[in-house]
Amino acid sequence: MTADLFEAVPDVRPSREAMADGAVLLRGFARPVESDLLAALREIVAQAPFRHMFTPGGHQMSVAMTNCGNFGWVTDRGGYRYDGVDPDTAKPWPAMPLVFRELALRAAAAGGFDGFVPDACLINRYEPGARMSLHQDKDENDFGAPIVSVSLGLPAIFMFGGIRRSDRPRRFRLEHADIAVWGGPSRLFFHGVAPLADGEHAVLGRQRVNLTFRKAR
Ligand code: MD3
Ligand code: FE
Repeated sequence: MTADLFEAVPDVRPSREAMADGAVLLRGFARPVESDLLAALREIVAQAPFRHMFTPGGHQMSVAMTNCGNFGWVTDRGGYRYDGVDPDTAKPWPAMPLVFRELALRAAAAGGFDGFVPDACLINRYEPGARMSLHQDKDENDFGAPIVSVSLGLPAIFMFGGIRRSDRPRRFRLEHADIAVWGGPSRLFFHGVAPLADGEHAVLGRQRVNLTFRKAR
């Protein structure tokens, strides 16, 4: 009976797709809190503006980044690290808003990881052409904790490989309000984002913003 009700109204049933062992895609999961998320994001960016960081090799990233929470991920000529202070302002990163923390906790639980309490949220901004090459996330202390990612704005092609760099990536289209949870065996899988296609998103315009919630320490 309940299932029939959902089927009669398209696009309201929350979906849950397995991407790999420990990796789950929750399409549209952020929709109910979309406007609160965007309001909180604006306040963060006013305190800690997006910036294009430099890799240790001296290349400037096409993705612009900022952070909120107790720790923020930074990269410069000295390397990659989590830092409690924004190097551009010498101030602590903006606090992680309650709406961020609660969404990450609920999404992680829906993905099978109860009690996820992130202490870092890396915020990536992609403009058309920006990309992220294949990499592993291994600057965190505890690989037992998942990573939760929230996609906002223009759609992106997410490339999801395996435990070896040479594993052929599969492609997933991540759209506005989609959330993905990566834990267990997939936590250390190689992944990246293809160059962002140009477009105009009704709410965010010509950009994609991705929030990644992490347990850094
Ligand atoms: C899979 N960001 O910030 S989020 C990153 O869309 C990053 O901005 C991409 O990769 C983005 O490090 C992808 C999804 C993501 C994040 C971490 C993962 C996928 C992951 C860690 C392990 C496996
Ligand atoms: Fe990553």
